[in-house]
Amino acid sequence: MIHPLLANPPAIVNPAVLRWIDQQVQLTEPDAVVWCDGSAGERDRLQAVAVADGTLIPLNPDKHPGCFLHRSNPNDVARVEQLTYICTPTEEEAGPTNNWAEPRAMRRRLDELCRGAMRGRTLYVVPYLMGQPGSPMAKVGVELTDSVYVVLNMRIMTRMGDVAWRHLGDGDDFNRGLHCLLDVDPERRLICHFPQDNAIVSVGSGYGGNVLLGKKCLALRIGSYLGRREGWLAEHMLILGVESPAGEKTYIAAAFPSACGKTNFAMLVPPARYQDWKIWTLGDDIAWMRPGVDGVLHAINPEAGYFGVAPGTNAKTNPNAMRTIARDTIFTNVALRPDGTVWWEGHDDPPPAECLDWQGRPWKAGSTEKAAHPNSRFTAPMANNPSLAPETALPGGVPISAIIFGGRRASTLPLVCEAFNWVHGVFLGATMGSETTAAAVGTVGQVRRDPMAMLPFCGYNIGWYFRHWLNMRKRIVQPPRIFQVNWFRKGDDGRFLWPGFGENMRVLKWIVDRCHGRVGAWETPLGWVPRTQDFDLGGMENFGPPEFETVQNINLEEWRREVLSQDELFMRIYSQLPKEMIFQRELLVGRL
Ligand code: GTP
Ligand code: SPV
Ligand code: MN
Repeated sequence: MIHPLLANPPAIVNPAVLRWIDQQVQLTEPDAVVWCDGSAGERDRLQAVAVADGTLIPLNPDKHPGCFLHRSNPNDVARVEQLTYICTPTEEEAGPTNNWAEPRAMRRRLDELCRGAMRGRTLYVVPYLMGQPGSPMAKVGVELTDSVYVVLNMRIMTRMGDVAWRHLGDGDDFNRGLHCLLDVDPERRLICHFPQDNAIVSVGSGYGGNVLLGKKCLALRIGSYLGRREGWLAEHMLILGVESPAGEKTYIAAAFPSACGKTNFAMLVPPARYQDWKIWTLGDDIAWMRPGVDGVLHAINPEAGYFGVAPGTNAKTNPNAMRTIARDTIFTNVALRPDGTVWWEGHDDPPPAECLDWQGRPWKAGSTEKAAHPNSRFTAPMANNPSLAPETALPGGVPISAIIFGGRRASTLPLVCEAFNWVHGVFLGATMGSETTAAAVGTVGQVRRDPMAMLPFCGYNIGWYFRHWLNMRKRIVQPPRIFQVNWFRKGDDGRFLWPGFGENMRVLKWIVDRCHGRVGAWETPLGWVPRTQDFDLGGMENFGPPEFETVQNINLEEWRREVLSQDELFMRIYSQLPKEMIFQRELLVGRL
C-alpha cells in the first residue's frame, strides 16, 4: 500500500516516479512530504522556513535584494573525494581513479543509514531538468532531500519544478537521487553513484557538489557514464562565445579543475583595447557535448545557475559576476558585515574593521584567519548575468570550434599552446596536472594529475574515458582544435607572471584566430605556440616581448620531471590505457 503521505500526489507525477518515491518515503519515514513546483510563491514559503529555522540569514534588502547567507557546518565546507563512490558490478568499471563499492553491499549500508533518517523532518520532492526543455540532450532528475537549503539552491542551479515532470512524461528515464542530511557527521558521510541504475544516494553532508545532485553527481559522474554509452561527452567545462568586431561568433569550451578559473573565464570582460569584442557566457562549469547532424560537436550547458567561488571575485576581476550576484543570490560561508552585507577576501571593499566570519564568530581586520572560507560560494541564477548568451536557450546547443585544457601550475606549463591534432589534444588533456584547491577537502597546493579536470568526476574507468575521447573523433566531421593554457605560472618572486582575468582575452584572440586560420604559430616540442609577433601585447603595462618569452618558456629540465610525473598516472591505469597515449608520450619524449 502506498504511504499515506503520498495519498494526493500532483496529477503530473507519473506512476513510475511515485513507486520509487514511495519506497524512499517508507525507508526514511519523514513527517511530511512537500512536492516542489518551482514557483515563486513556493520560493518565498521555503525562504521563510529557512529563515525561521536559522538555515538562512536574510541580507540587507537594499544592498542585496532577495539575498541570503548560509553557514554550513564547519566540518562540511567542500566536496569529499575520499567519501565519493562509484558503485558498479565490477571494480574495473569504476577504474583505479575512483573509490569503488559493490552495489548491493553499499545499498545495504546506505539503507541502514537512511532508515528513519527523516523522522521529525520534511522530505522535499525536487523534480529538475538538466538542459533546455525539449532538448534531446536534456535529462530529468528527481532529488528527494530533507534540506531546504538544497531545495533553494537546486531551484537556482537547475530548471526545477513541473517543467521536469512535463519533460519526463510517462517515462521512467530519470535520475533517482536521495539526499539525507543525517547529523552532518563526516563519519556518516557518503556520496554514492549507481550508474547502472541511474541513481545517487548522498548522506551526511549539506554542501555544494556533495548534495546538489544535478551538478557533479548527475551532470558529470552519471552523465559521463551515460555519455560513453550514448555517444556524447559530459565534461567539467565552461562554454563561452567570442564575438569579433565584425560580428563573427566563435564558441569555445574549456576544462579547468575546481577553483582554477572557469567562472572567471566564462564571464570575461575584455580590456579597453578589445572594447569592440564581446564575450558571451553560455556556462561556467559543465558542458554536455554531442556531434550534431552537421557532424560538428555541439555543446549545451545543462545548468541554470552558477555555484561560484566568492574569494577573489570583485569589480575588477569579474564585473559580470558582481552584477550577477547583486540580487536573488544565496551566499555560503562568506563573512557578514554589521550592516547586513557580505564580504570576502579579494572583495572590492577593504577588510571591514569588524564583522562575523564564515562561522559566525567575531572577526577583526588584521586577523591572521580568513573571514570568508576559501571555498565560500555564491549561488546565483544565470539569468542575472549581463553577458548571458541568448544561445544558452538553444536546445541543440552551439557548435564548438576550440576546446581548452587548463591547470593551475606555478611552473613548467606555458601560457598557451595548441595541440598538433585531436589525438595529441586528448593526450594534453589526459596528462593535465594542477595544484589542488580548497574546492575539495584535503591538502591545498599540491600538483596532481587531473585528466581533463575530470579526476573527481569521471564516473567510470578513466582509461575507457580516454578511449571514448579518441573514438569521438570518428563521429565528428570538423573536430574542434585543442589548446592548453596556464594562467598561474609564477616567477622566482612568487608572483603570477601573467596578469590573467580580462587580459586572458589576448589568449582567446590567438585561439580564435587559429581556429579561423588567420594567425601564425611556431612548432615546439609541446605543440604550436604563438611567436611574439602572433600575440597581441599592445597596450599592456609592464608586459612586453621579454615577459611573454618568460611565460612561454619551455624548460627542458622541468619537462623531464613533468614526463616522469605524467608516467605515474599512466602506470596506475596502464592495463586500460589506449596505446595512442603511449605513442604520444614517446613522441613527446623524442621531441624534448
Ligand atoms: P569551480 O566552481 O570550483 O569549478 O571553480 P572555477 O574553475 O569556476 O574557478 P573560478 O573562476 O571561480 O576561480 C577560482 C579562483 O581562481 C578565484 O579565486 C579567482 O580569483 C582565481 N582566478 C580566476 N582566473 C584567474 C586568472 O586568470 N589569474 C589568476 N591569477 N587567478 C585567477
Ligand atoms: C567544483 O568543485 O568543481 C565546483 C564546486 O564546481 S562543487 O559544486 O562543490 O563541486
Ligand atoms: Mn566545478
